[in-house]
Amino acid sequence: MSEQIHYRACNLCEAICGLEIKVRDGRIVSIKGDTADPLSRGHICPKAVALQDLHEDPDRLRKPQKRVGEQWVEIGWDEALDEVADRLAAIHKTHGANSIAAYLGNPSVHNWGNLTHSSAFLGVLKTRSRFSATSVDQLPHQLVAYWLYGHQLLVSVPDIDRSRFILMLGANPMASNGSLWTVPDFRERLKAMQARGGKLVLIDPRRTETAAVADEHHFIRPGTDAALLLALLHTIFGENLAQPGRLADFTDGLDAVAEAVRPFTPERAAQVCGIDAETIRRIAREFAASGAAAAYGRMGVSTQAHGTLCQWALAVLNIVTGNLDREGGMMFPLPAMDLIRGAGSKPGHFGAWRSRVRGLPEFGGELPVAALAEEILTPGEGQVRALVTIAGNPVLSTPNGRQLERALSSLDFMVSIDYYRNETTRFADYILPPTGALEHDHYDIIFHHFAVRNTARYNAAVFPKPAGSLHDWEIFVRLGRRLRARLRPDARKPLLQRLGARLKDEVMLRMPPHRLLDIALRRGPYGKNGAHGLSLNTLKTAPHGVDLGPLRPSLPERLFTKDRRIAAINEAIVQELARYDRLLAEQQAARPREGELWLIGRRHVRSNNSWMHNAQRLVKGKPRHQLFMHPQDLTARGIEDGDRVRVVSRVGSVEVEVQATEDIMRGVVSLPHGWGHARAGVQQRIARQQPGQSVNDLTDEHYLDALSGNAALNGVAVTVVPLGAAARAA
Ligand SMILES: Nc1nc2c(c(=O)[nH]1)N[C@H]1C(S)=C(S)[C@@H](COP(=O)(O)OP(=O)(O)OC[C@H]3O[C@@H](n4cnc5c(=O)[nH]c(N)nc54)[C@H](O)[C@@H]3O)O[C@H]1N2
Ligand SMILES: Nc1nc2c(c(=O)[nH]1)N[C@H]1C(S)=C(S)[C@@H](COP(=O)(O)OP(=O)(O)OC[C@H]3O[C@@H](n4cnc5c(=O)[nH]c(N)nc54)[C@H](O)[C@@H]3O)O[C@H]1N2
Ligand code: SF4
Ligand SMILES: [Mo]
Repeated sequence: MSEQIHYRACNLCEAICGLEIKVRDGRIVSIKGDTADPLSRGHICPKAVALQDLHEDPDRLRKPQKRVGEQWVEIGWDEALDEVADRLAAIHKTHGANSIAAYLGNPSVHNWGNLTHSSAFLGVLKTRSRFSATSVDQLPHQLVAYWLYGHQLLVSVPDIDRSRFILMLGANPMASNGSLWTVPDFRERLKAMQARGGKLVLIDPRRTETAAVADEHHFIRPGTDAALLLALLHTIFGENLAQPGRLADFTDGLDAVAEAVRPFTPERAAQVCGIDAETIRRIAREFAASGAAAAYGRMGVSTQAHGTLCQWALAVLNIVTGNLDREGGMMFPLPAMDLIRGAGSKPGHFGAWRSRVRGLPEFGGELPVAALAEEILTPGEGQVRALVTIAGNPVLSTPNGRQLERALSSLDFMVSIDYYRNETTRFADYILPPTGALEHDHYDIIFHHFAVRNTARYNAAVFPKPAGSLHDWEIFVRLGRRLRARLRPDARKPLLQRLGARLKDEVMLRMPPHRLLDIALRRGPYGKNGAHGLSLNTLKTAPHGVDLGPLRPSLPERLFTKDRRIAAINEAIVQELARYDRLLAEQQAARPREGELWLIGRRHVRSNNSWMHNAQRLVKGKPRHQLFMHPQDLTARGIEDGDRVRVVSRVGSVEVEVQATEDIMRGVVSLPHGWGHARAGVQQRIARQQPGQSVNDLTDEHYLDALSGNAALNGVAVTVVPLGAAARAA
C-alpha cells in the first residue's frame, strides 16, 4: 500500500483553509485541517471533506460534450475545440465582436489558471458583452475602492486580530466563513477579540448564526442600511466625534461629507430602518471612541437597492474615525503576488460604455449581469447571439433566472467551460470540462488580497492530471489560438504592431501559470529585494505556507489614485445622496406595500452557491431550503409551520415549504440561493433528489443598485399565499 499526505489550500470559499489530504492507493482516505498553515491554523468546515466527493463524482464531466439534438455525445478535444472556434468565428464575422457574450462565474477567481489565462481566449474575442458574478455580488465594494483609493482591488478588511469593535452589516461569517475578508476560523478570532474586551455589533434582518456569537444584534428592515449608516455619520460629525488623524493629511472632501450627511438624522433613519435613534447615536459614539474599530458590510448591504451608498458610507465611517489603515481597524493586506502594483494591474474604469438595451454602466470592462437576458432577447444591431460561460451558473445565480433560460434557448450558439451539466450549461452546444480542483496546482491569486494576515502558499496537484484532460488554462490557450487563426484580429494593423501583439501573445501562451506566479513573486513586495526572498521555489519548500506577518499600515504609499490622495466624496455620490434624501422624504425608501413582504437570502455552511448539492454528505439530513417566515406573518395569512406556500414577485413565483422562526424580522422572509435542480437535463443525480427552488426565479432584473447596476437580490417585494388559496385563485 502506498500512502501519501498532501498539503493543499481549499479552493471552495474565500477562507482558503490549509488542508491535509491523505491518499492511499490513489484514493482519498481523509481530509483534515492543516494545523501548520499560518493563516487558517487548522480550521476547516464540512465542505472541505466534500472535495473528495467532487473528485470522485461520477456526474463530473471528464470529456468534451457535444449536444446533438436532445442527446449529449462525448467527442475528442481537437474536434471540440475546432468546432467551437469555427462557430464562434462565424458569428464574430457576421455579427461583430459584441454579439458574443461571456459570463464568468465565482469559481473562476478560485482557480489560478482562470485568472492568469482566461484573457488568452477572452482577449481574442474582444467583446464588450462581458458579464460575471461580480454584479450579483461585490460590485459596490470594487466601485468604491476604485473611487476612493484608485484601484478596484484596494479593499480594506477588519483587522480582527487586533480590533476592539466590529460593526458588521449584512454578513454572516459563521456560515460563509467570511467574504472580501479572508478570515478562516472567524469564531476563534472573534472569541479572542471578545476576551480582549472587544465587541461585535451585528445589523441583520435575520438573527443569524453570527448573531448568536455577536455581543449585540439589531434587526433592520432590508434595504434601509444606507439610512442607518448616514445617521451614524451624521452623529459623528454633529457631535464633533470625527478624528481622522493622519488620514486627514491625504484625504480631501471631509467637510463636504459633513455637509452632505447633515440631513440624515438618526430620527429619520429610525423611521425607515427600524433601529431607534438613541441606539444609532450610541453605536456611533462607541465606534468613534473605540480607537480600534472596523465597520464592515457584505452581501446584505452590497446586493441591495443602495449597495454603493452603503459601501461608500462604510468607507467614510472608517476614515472619519481614523480607523482606515489603522491596526485593529480596516486594513489593506499586502499579498505576495500583488495585483495592485504588479504587472498588468487593472485599477478599473466606470461607465466607459453602457449596455445596449438599458444603458447600464460597465465597470472594469463588465456589464451588470441583470442585463444579460435582455441583451440576448432584444433584436437589433449588437444583439447577443452567442454565449460563453466559464465556471458559472447564471440561471440559478442571477435575477430572473426563468427569463435567462428563455434567452439561452434562443441563442445561436453556446459553449460552457465547466465540469457539470448544470441548470445553465445544459443549454450549451458544447461543454468543455477542465481538470478537477485536485488535479491541478494551486496558488490563491485573489484572496490573499483580502486576508487578515499576510501569508503565501503554493501546493502541487494532489492527483496527476488524467490522460487526455486539459486544465482550464490550457483550454483557454488552445481555444484562443484557434480563434485567432480564424479571425486574424489584427490583420489590418501595421506590421510592427502585428508582430508586437503576436509576440505578447506567444509569451502569454507559452507561460504556464506557475511561470507567471514565479515572476510575480520575485517582483512582488516579498520578492528578491525583500527579507523573504520569495519565489516559487521557496514556496515549494514550504507546503504549509509562509507567514509574512500581520497587516501593516500602508497609506498613502499604497493608494493608486493619481495624486496619492483619497477623494472622500464625488459628484456621483453627491447626486445619490440627494436622490436618497428625496426617497426618505417621500417615504419610498422602504419598499414593500401593504400585504407584501421583503425577501432576503441566506447561506448555510454545508452549501456553496449552486454547485455543491451533488455531494451526499453535504445535502443529507433535513432539507435546508425552506422559506423562513415569522410566526405572526404566518398567522396573518392562515399559514402553518411546514405548509407549502406560493411566493410571488413581479417576475415569477415558486412553491416552497415554510419554516416558522422568530429569528427573522416581522415582514421579512428568507430563501437561500443556488437551489432549483429539478430542471430537465441537469445531470447531478444527488442534487436532483433534493432540488429545492431557485430564489432567483423571484428576484427582479430591474431591481438594482441604481448607482452601480449591481443586482438588488435582497429586499425584493413578494407576497406569500397558502398553496390552497393559490390553487383556488387559479
Ligand atoms: N438570490 C441570490 N443570488 C445570488 C447570491 C445571493 O446571495 N442571493 N449570491 C451571488 C454570489 S455572491 C455569487 S458569487 C454567485 C455565484 O454564482 P455563479 O458563479 O454563477 O455560480 P456557481 O454556483 O458558483 O457555479 C459554479 C460553477 O462553476 C463550476 N466550476 C467549479 N470549479 C470550476 C473550475 O475550476 N473550472 C471551471 N471551468 N468550472 C468550475 C461548477 O461546476 C459550477 O457549475 O451567485 C450569486 N447569486
Ligand atoms: N457556506 C458557504 N459559504 C460561502 C458561500 C456559500 O454559498 N456557502 N458563498 C461564498 C460567496 S460567493 C460569498 S459572496 C460569501 C458571502 O458572504 P456573506 O455576505 O458573509 O454571507 P451571506 O450569508 O450572504 O450574508 C448576508 C447577510 O445579509 C443579511 N441581509 C439581507 N438583506 C439585508 C439588508 O438589507 N441589510 C442587512 N444589514 N443585512 C441583510 C442576510 O440575512 C445574511 O445574513 O460567502 C462565501 N462563502
Ligand atoms: S471554510 Fe471555505 S476554505 Fe475553509 S474548508 Fe470550508 S470551504 Fe474550504
Ligand atoms: Mo460571491
